[in-house]
Amino acid sequence: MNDVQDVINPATGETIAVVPLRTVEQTDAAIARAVAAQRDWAALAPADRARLLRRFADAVDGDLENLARLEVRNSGHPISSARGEAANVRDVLEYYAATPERLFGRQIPVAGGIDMTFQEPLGVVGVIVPWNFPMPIAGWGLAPALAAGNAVVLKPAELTPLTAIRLGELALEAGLPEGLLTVLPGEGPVVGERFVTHPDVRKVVFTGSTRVGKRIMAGCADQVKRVTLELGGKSANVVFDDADLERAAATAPYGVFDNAGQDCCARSRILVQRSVHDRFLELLEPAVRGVKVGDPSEEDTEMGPLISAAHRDKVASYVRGDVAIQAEAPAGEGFWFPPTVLTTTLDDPAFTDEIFGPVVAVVPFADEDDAVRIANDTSYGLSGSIWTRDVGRALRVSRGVQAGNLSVNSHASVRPTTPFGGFKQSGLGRELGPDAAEAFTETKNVFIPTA
Ligand code: TXE
Repeated sequence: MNDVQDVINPATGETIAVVPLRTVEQTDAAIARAVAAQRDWAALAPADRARLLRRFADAVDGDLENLARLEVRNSGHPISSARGEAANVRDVLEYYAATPERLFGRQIPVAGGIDMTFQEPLGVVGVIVPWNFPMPIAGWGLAPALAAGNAVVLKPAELTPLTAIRLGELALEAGLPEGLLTVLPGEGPVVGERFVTHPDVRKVVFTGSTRVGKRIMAGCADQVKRVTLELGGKSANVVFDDADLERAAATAPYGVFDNAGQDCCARSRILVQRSVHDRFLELLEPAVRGVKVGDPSEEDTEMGPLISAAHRDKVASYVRGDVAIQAEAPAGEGFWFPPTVLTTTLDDPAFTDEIFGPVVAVVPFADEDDAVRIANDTSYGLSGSIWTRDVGRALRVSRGVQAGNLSVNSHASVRPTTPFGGFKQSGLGRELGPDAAEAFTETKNVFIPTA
């Protein structure tokens, strides 16, 4: 166990901060404070909770540029993306600020009396955040959890704690009660594991690797603790021969190289109908070479570095033969890797494993059934895109692909207002959208006889 964590700028390799890591004892103390804070929070009038969440959203709004620049330095995200990520936290807080006054129960017709349901808060929720989107993923956990009347302890990833720490400060500046949201920078096996084992943490929300997600789910089973899991992906971008090929090719790099491919929704498998396969690759080449890779603080940069040297080595290990297109990346300091397109086979690890880097594998398919079969031939099921001009086909394939978030002629997967999550080993439960707040409650049924 380490006492402190050096925080590295992945674009330069420089240490930009040293952050103390929390111990199990400090985690326990934060959970105890959260238990007390939650009682008072749940007792507040719903309108007062809503107002405080709106103030928190306003505080984030007032700090957008600072948060974005912090993320550029800590995560290497291009500034234009980082601004969107900070705005996403604000938007999610605003969306769930409406929840305290709209967590409706039901009144159910029964014999002999009145039956009603209540959505009761769980208590303390532990949110474990990965390094790929430190701000939005923190927001997706904490906003609905707080809105539903819970307290939150939140552990950012070891590599990327800075924006989460700032969000914790903003919550206090906005007037959220002390102890209601505590950010605990720390190691997964120390602070994260404690969320799993501590009996006062009633739910764990985890985004990260499938390996750790399974471990967390198994650990939570011991106390039948609630979990929401958002794990990996190997999503398909399916291009049919009747698609607008120019647009499909022009947007494919965005679908996979956004955040340098360190995106659980990355469309990292491109399936192209055989009759247009070669034409698609011709169109893809200038789009891939056109991705602006470089200094993430520059306004027009589209792709920054990978998060660490170790991760770059992992990504590089997947690029063996069959490189169809490879663009440029800066040389020298920083953890750079160029946008890379492989033409490959269905059994290549580059086609089956989540690489989590700017590497995409292209394979041909014969017809609609073949496309759906290949798209589903994976243990993952998070997202996917379908390119076709045929509405019937778009719907058939959307229904056929076993994934939680599909887009037709688009790569958009995430909105504060719509449900997000995975089929199969990509996860359990849904974040965002109208129902996510209920996932932070228990339904209680109360019967009163009138006879
Ligand atoms: O993830 P980990 P890593 C995938 C992606 C990536 C790979 C490994 O393929 O290359 O996972 O990334 C905390 N108990 N995704 O190693 O270890 C950890 O501290 C409790 C996809 O960074 O799963 C961090 O806060 N918590 C993914 C968080 O879990 C533990 C995003 C994620 O770390 C823990 C990230 C434990 N025993 C990686 N061990 C996505 N779905 O977007 C670690 N942690």
